[in-house]
Order: sequence, then structure tokens, then C-alpha cells
Amino acid sequence: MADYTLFCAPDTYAMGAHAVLEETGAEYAIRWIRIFTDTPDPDFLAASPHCRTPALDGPDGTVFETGAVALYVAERHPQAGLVIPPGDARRGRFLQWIHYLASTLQPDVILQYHPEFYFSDPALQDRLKAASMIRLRGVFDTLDSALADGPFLFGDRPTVPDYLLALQTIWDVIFPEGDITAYPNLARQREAVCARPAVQRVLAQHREEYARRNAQSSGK
Ligand SMILES: N[C@@H](CCC(=O)N[C@@H](CS)C(=O)NCC(=O)O)C(=O)O
Repeated sequence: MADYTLFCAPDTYAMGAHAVLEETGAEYAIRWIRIFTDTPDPDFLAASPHCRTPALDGPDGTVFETGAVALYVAERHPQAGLVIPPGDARRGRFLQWIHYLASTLQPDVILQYHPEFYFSDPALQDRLKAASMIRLRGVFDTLDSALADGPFLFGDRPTVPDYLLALQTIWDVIFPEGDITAYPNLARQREAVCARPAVQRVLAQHREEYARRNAQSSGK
């Protein structure tokens, strides 16, 4: 039996936690769920009170929030080398990037996709997205500078925040003019993370599930 079940919707934040799980080599199962539904999977609702993906059911119970899930799993599998451990001089910055990605990058990324969470008026939605994009520029400048030595945040080995970052920058629409190339270090980091066989396997699963749902909804 699998050690973990990850509640996932395709092409969502679940990809970051999924990629970390896959990198560890742990035994896990994916439970594909639907978000934005009035009838959520009851097990998913029990694990994730706002019905947001990802959520994990593991040996110690459930965990939600991408950063928490990814760090929890990576710490349980230290042999995968995805964690900068306590006592290492880089630990503070390791935690800094995990929290920065969740609390400073993520809210503006969500706004680019879902301005309707805040305003129903399309004109106000456009204004909100534009204001949020200005904030995103500053965040991308900060991250691009942090990746100057690269290719990863801590040199030539990826750690947890690299997965959380690249599995957001994979969405071109979050960049000004939809173009990552203005941020060459971010582009290099994304390419390096996405080239990893574990990440390729995860992306393939999400593409497949996404296509399956599209085919279902178009009656194919
Ligand atoms: N801070 C949460 C955000 C998760 C999140 O918003 N996930 C989106 C998919 S990318 C979702 O499930 N949205 C459903 C909703 O907002 O109702 C995390 O990182 O886990």
C-alpha cells in the first residue's frame, strides 16, 4: 500500500508537491479530484478545508498547503537531498524562499487567473490584474537576482523551493507580456527543473489527466 495519497487537480499547485514526492522515490498514490465544485470528494474536503489542491494524506495524517506538503515529504526522505537541514548556514534562506513563494509570489499568481475571486465587474478585474502584474514584476526581479549563480536557488542541486518555483513559472501568463525571457535566470531555472526525469513524469501525468477531462467535457 502507498505511504501517501496526494489529492491533485491537473495543472495546478499540486504539481510542485507532486514533483517533490516523485523525486523522493516514495510510494504514493494520486487521487485526482475536482476543485470549484459544489460536491467535493469528501476525503479531499476532510484533508483540505477550502477544497484547494494539493493536500496530502500520509502516515501522520493530513497536510495541506503546497509548501508544507513539499517540505514535510522532503524531510521524511532526507536521502533525496531536497532539504537544507537545520544547522546548515543556508537553512534560513531555504525557509525564506519556501515562504516567499507561498506568501509573496503565489497570491499575485492566483490573481492573474482568478480576479473574479475579488470583483465580478470585468473592468475592475482588468485593473486588479494590471496592478497585480506590477507587483509580480518586482517579485520576478528579486527571484531572478537570487538565481544569478544558479541554475538552482542553492547552486547546482535543486531543493524544495526550486520545485515550488518552477512549477509556478511554468505558467507563461503570470509574466509581463506572457514572456519569461525577460528573466533569463528564471528561464534557466525552469528549464533545469523541468528537464529532470521525475518532473517530466509528473508533467506527463498532469497533461494526461487534463486532456482526459477536456475530452470528457467535450463529449469525446
Ligand atoms: N496556498 C495554497 C493555494 C492552493 C490553491 O489555491 N490551489 C488552487 C489550484 S492551483 C485551488 O485548489 N483552487 C480552488 C479554490 O480556490 O477553490 C497552496 O499552496 O496549497
